[in-house]
Amino acid sequence: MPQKKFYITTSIAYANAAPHVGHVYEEFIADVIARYKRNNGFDVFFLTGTDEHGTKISRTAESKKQSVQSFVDENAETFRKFYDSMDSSYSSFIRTSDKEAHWPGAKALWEKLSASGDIYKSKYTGLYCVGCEAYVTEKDLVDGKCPHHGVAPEKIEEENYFFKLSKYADAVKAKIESNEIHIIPETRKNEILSLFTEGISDVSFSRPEGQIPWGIPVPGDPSQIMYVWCDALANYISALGYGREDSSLFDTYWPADVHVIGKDILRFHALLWPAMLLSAGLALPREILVHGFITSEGKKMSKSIGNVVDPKEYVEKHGKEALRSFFARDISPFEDSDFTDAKFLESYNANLANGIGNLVSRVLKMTGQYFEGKVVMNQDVEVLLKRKIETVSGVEDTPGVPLNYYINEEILPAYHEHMEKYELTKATDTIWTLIKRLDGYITDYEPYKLVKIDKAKTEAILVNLLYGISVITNMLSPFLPETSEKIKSLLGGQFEENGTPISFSTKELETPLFPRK
Ligand code: ME8
Repeated sequence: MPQKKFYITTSIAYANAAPHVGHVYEEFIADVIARYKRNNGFDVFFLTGTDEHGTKISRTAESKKQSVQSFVDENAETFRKFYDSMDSSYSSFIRTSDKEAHWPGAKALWEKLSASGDIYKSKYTGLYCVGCEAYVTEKDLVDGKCPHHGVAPEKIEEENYFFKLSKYADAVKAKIESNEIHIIPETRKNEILSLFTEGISDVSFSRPEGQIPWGIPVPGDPSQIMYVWCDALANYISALGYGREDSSLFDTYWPADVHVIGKDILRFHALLWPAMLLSAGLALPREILVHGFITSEGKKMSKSIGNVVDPKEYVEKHGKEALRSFFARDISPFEDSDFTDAKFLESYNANLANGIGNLVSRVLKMTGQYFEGKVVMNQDVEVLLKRKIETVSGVEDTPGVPLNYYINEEILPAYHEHMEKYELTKATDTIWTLIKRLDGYITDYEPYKLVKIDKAKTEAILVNLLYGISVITNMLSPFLPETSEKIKSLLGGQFEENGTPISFSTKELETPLFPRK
């Protein structure tokens, strides 16, 4: 049977500074989902990249007295390197200033919209917020200023090309209502649906070359430059070879199975992008996963407040797995979440040092000490794995169910259900519930006492524990790929095809996986 494909994208970040924690979180979400899908046999294409055109970028470069190209080259490289250092498993990194990889697709898409009769020239008189790279109206403003950037928008009066967005409003609305474009979470779906009640106008899709020289010239009219969002949204197909000679990736992977974006760019992805695709006769994305914002000390991050969280500092100080673990355990994939140093350290100690790190260390130590690292699954052990074991004190077992039943019937189904719904923090709750259960198992059965009385039973208990840890490494692998691999190599587990353990040949830890902080 051919492998099922899965195409996942992040938004493309403006390459006008180093990545901030919001960018890194978005990359993390997409990476976790991509890894999970690969683990489940999907042929995954995971796209990320940088958005390198627009007024904001060209002005920032100018203020730094740098050529725009060298400015975006530097920043794009910083993004790519940081994503690599976080172990992002992206398949391709698209840059919108790339004339070979991106421009042909962006131009081909424009030509399709034009051929559908959806591009027309008209006069635009209105407001433009450079920070948002968006046309805004008076009602978007607070005290005459953009509420996001605190700056008054610029007045624009010019002859531009327009896209007939209004023509597609009803069609897009129907696709969202029916979940043909599934917007997750539901609150964001409702938010975008309420937008339609205000009425949808056409959108200016280009600007005169004299006003904004840095961008993609409009096909057939180089006196106009494409609006940055028209250019940027095209990345999702240009990166697959749309509009280029070899479009085999596009044929294989489009439509996107999920676009991962932040809440501030929902309108562009749930309204403008589907309308462009409908106009071009292309398939629509299946899902849009909208994450919230990361705040710092309860406030929006801002340089002037001085509360900007620098993800690089955290990786340098605590390691990439510590940052990934914090995202996985403490940042909601759907709501706004707060990032503070105290929360980070608390999470590190609870989940990593005292959680997975301590459990693995104890179990490896006992297996090394009592069995020189070698334990096997014999028939007795198998029976024990399937039923409750007597404790040292002779009590018939604590309430509960046998471990492998618990794992297969309770933990794993809950984990997969949450993963399929992108409920990442809930999915990791099931992992740490299992970690606690294994800690409790040690407390209940006291293998450190039992070993003096009944070695066979002690072996059974350790096989159970090692088996539990091996399940944890599988569940953890999308979130903490390096830790998962490290633990797997220490367990030296051999398994039957159905996952039943045959034996373990463990190594002891030389240093703690996660020293307490
Ligand atoms: O919007 N917390 O780029 P961008 C979480 N180039 N996510 C955040 C965040 C925060 N504090 N701040 C920003 C753009 N983000 C366009 C996208 S796609 C065709 C073009 C998220 O660099 C934001 O919501 O401003 C977005 O998803 C991503 O970072 C890039 O933001």
